[in-house]
Amino acid sequence: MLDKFSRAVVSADSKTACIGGAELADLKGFIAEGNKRLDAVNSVASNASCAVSDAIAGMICENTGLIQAGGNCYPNRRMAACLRDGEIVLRYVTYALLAGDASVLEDRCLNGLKETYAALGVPLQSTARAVGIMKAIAVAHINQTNTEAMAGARYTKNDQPQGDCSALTAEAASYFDRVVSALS
Ligand SMILES: CCC1=C(C)/C(=C/C2=NC(=C\c3[nH]c(/C=C4\NC(=O)[C@H](C)[C@H]4CC)c(C)c3CCC(=O)O)/C(CCC(=O)O)=C2C)NC1=O
Repeated sequence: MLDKFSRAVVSADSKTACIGGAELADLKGFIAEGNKRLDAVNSVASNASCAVSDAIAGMICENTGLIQAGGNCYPNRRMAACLRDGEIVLRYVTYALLAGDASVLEDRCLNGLKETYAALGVPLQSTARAVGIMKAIAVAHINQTNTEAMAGARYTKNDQPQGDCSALTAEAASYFDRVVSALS
């Protein structure tokens, strides 16, 4: 598992090079924006259970066959496994966002997941839909576009990241996209 710093070391070492000005400038930016990153991670992590339940519920609303006999969220044992998997994915996305590197997500969560799902008959498109909803929720929390109108009674105001969060939003979105591409 790598983070922004160990990634810079591994990449310099593979070229037998010293850490240079460009890498240091990049790491400087990472440090300077560090508090914003922590706020972003917190805004996603502290809304995780709401995001997961909303995403899985949305996925099922759009495809109620999932909870009927023969559907992969039926019976409750599978529903529970699906909710748990949603939580796992979101948890690893927050780790990646904290580290500034996708390797923890790739190595510990996505590696072999497509094969596991194929073996169990877990539908990949439905999973991608749930991940897409979690992405929309995470993005809204990071760039502060979550609204009471969208969240209803579950709306909470967090310590949200201040300032321009477009880079962090795009980075978080890219981790969700990695999940979807690993499953397609
Ligand atoms: C730490 C990394 C990690 C991951 C990622 C992980 C995933 C994972 N999900 C599983 C099952 C499962 N995953 C789902 C998920 C779903 N079914 C649907 O219809 C939806 C589309 C979707 C939820 C979004 C279901 C229903 C099962 C149980 C399938 C079965 O037993 O028939 C299994 C098989 C073993 C088990 O049931 O626990 C694994 C290994 N486990 C891990 O340790």
